[in-house]
Amino acid sequence: MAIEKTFIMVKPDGVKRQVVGDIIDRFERRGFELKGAKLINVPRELAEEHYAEHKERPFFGELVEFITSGPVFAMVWEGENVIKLARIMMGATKPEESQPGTIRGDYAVTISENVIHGSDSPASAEREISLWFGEGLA
Ligand code: DGI
Repeated sequence: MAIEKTFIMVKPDGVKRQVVGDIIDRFERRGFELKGAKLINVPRELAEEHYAEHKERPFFGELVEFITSGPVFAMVWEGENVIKLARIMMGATKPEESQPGTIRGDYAVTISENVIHGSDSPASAEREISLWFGEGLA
């Protein structure tokens, strides 16, 4: 299995609830390496570009409002199979399916305010890392 990079973001609810430290700790303990990190207020255009695949969904406006509602903590993590393993660590999108022990299963009860984003494939990881951090980290 090749070494990969993935894009992980603590959403505004996670930053407000001060779980950034715990999330970094979980990734470090698992054995992944932090390659980039920044706390940012997300410009609307960046939010819309990030969630472009959901543009036609009824919750798109709400999604953009939420992600621009306060600072997010954007990160790039590297390691073996990190894209898939990070998704497992995050837990499922639907709160009734996210298991205790996962980040969402430990911290979230709604589908929209769900603490964390992580790239769902190698193609999205590449796209999201360049979108948020530029070509230098990809
Ligand atoms: O990759 P995920 O974040 O697990 O899920 P996704 O890519 O399918 O959706 C992106 C985000 O959009 C998700 O974290 C929360 C929000 N979302 C997804 N499905 C719904 C939703 N928000 C609302 N309000 N309703 C939905 O059905």
